[in-house]
Amino acid sequence: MDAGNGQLPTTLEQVSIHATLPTPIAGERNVLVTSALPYVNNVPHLGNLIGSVLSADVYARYLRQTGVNVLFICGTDEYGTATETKAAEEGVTPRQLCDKYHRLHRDIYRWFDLGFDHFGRTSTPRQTEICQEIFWQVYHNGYCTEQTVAQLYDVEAGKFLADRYVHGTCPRCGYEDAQGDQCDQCGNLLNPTELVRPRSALTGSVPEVRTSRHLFLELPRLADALQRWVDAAAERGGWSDNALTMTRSWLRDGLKPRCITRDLQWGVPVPLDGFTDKVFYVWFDAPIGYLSITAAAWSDRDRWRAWWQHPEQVELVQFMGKDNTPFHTVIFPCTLLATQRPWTMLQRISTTEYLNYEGGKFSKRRGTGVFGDSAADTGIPAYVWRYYLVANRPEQSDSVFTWDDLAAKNNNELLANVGNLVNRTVSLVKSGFQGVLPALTDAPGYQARERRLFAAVTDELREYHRCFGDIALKAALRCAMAIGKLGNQYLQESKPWDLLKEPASGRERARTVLAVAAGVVRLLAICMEPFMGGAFADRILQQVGVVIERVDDRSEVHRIPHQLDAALVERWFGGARAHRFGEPSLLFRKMLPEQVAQWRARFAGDAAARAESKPPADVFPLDLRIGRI
Ligand code: MET
Repeated sequence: MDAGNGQLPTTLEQVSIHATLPTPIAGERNVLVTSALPYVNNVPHLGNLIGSVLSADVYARYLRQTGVNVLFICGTDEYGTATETKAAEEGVTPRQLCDKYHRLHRDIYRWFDLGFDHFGRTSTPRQTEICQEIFWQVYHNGYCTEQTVAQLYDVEAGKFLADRYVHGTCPRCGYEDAQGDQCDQCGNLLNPTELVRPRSALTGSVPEVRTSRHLFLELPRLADALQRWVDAAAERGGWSDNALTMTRSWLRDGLKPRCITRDLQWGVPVPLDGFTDKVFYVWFDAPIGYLSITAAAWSDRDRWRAWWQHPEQVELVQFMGKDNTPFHTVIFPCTLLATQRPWTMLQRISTTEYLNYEGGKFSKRRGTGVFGDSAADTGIPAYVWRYYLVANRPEQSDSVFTWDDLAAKNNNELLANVGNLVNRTVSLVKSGFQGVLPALTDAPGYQARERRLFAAVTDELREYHRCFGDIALKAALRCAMAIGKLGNQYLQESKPWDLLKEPASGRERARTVLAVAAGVVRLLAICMEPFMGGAFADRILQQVGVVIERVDDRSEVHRIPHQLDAALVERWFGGARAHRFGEPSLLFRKMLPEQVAQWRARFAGDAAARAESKPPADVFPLDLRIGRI
């Protein structure tokens, strides 16, 4: 097995979406957005996607589209016991396992059009370097202590056993295959040394109790500093109630010293004499991954510090599943406080609850639910998945994925609202004006109907920006959809299809109506872009004849305005010149009940049902553009 010391060069290219990565700019709003770093050894499912990476992407895109200087960082969390075990199961080294799964994550996220500025990984030399740098600061400031710990040791394998590698009889209920940390039958939490007739899951031999020296982070001594930091954060109001409540309950219950080392090989080596055969515990090094992944994005060795060591200039906004909260609001902040250096620390946190699957849980083992690598095979475009997941984001409580709901949202919301507005507008320009909105001889006459539309759309836009200000992503999506609805109502009332049949003055009016409708379409495309991804927005923009130069999401074309008015419509589709539109192309296809039934059977996790169900017909013969990572 590879020594696992993190010193091997990484073999995969790490890609960025921008030719030059942004650095903080004095006097501007600089926001560092992170998504929790997914464990490398799992294939992410839809719940994992909305749990952090997709939510963070939506927010980062929104910020870029409003002109904020953003750096969006993510990558795979690669160290620890789980990786070692999985590698052993697959008969490969941890390095090989990580390479394989890192690529898999990267490809899945690329398919979902996730626009990270940099998607990296934790098993790199930079991680070792920065993790050890932080450790030495903590250590020299006196926040590390040593303790002796009793652990089970597998003599045959020559290693200490992590809790879940010890199996045995449950001392509470007598179940014979209980794991060292928990009994699957009675659910009681266990200590591995409590198991009756313990055996090693690695070799089946009976483990011995041996002692080992470990390093502990002295959280109790950091409690006051943490309390002050939490109070300041609460006052600024950037934390959700549940994050604050969870953090306060940790503080109230009293912080305890936490072991930060492990007897493993696959991790960041502990550099302290007497401990050099150990690695850091994965949750000690994982949050440092945000820093080292940022560092790996530049060849310049210290550029990352401009983001991570400038709290006065940078806002840090972090997205994660709720179970990750204490690591980001208690333990990692304590590590940083212990260094006594000025770090850019968590300013706003957005956590999610769980997404369940058809009344149960996602399970790779049972094959239940849609996992990232099979979402593409359904033929359903990434932007439909994105829409569905944001619309069902488990913000206040758990939510459930169901195929019926997906079909309803696709058919009644996306197709009936967005698809209908775009398609009617572009098709009418094609049929009525051969695809070119002609130049007008007179100034366009905006009537009360247009003024009402502008006012109503502007109200929704205001609310949309307010919701994003609160990171209320679901509510912001509803505002965008409301804009689509207003556009459809406007077309319905203005009836450009009738006006086109009238003589000259009718056609002039139809031209104005279609320019206004195209204005709503263009606005809708860029307001939906954070949720649906850049590839989706481009498909719409092309249809209304906007030339896309997607150098960067910050470009003017994607900038989300604060109001829709006559001046904006004039600027976009004004009458002083002609505008050539692109070809209409369908964005959404209706999902039929028989397809829904096939998908449900295919992902039910029951082998028989899956074998019987043929893959659904090719309902989305669309050009599924690959996004960026
Ligand atoms: N790997 C962790 C998880 O997937 C998150 C780590 S964030 C530093 O829960």
